[in-house]
Amino acid sequence: MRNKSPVSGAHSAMSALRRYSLAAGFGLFSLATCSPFAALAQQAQNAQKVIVQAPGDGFPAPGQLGMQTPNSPIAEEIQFLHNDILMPIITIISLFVLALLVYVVLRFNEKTNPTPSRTTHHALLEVAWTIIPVMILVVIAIPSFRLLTHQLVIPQPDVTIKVTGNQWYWSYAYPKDQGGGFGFDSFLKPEDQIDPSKGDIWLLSVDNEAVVPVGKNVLIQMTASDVIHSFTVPAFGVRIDAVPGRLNTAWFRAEREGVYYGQCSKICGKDHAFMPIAVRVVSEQAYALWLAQAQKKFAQVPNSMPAPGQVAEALQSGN
Ligand SMILES: [Cu+2]
Repeated sequence: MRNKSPVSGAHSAMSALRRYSLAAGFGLFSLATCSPFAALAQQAQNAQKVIVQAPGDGFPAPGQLGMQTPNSPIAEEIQFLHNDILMPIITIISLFVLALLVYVVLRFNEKTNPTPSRTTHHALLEVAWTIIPVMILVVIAIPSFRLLTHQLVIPQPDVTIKVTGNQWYWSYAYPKDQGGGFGFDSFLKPEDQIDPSKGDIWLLSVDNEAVVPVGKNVLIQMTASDVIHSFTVPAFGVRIDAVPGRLNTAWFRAEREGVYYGQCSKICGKDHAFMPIAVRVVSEQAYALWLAQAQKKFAQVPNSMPAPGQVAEALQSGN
């Protein structure tokens, strides 16, 4: 069982949990050195494997500024573009404009400058204030278009998941030829079923989480059954509209295990705020295990998953 800390637990709870898992680890280690207990200890250790995600990693921290910790190459690239390119540029421009304004107000008001200049043209200045912004835009365009290319040119997928937005929940379908052949609905967990000791987070936890293997390219086929929704998981750098009658695609490759949350990001009706997304990233073995269990659990639910071959063809022909 993998757990994560409650969102409201803040740092004290986090460090308590860390201390606890460290202590449990030492206890199990000393048990494991005792041969009759070795297998038992190993089992217990597997069962107790706790992945502690700091607030801001997978879900927002209270009062957080800035973006969630990235957990995909695309999310990293998005944050690089935002934090290292756009923020410095916009900060410098804002300060420069502010300085110019202050200078103009102080230097060229009626009192300090009673006879204003009658200049109407300054060729060099006009060329400069055209060329310099163009150059700034070109500097921004290079990493921006590179990021767009990485987002839109989808690499060979290892796992395909069809996601459907509904009023007001998500449906996930796993294709048969990848060990799936089932689909299920994912609803907000009611408040009275929230158990923070299991890592539940009110308004983010769901009854059925989507599960994906770590380090694999996951292709998301996105559509909607009623109105437009938007599938958004900040840590994966994924935000794609779910449009009825249209198949949109996005991809991500989660680099760390854990549970990563998102929310519908297109106003879609009265319960728009209550259709969260929860994606559990697990090891390849745990994923195979989950597939086998889910196959039984969701056996009755029909789904209309297209074969991946069809999808690849459609992607290549640009439809
Ligand atoms: Cu929605």
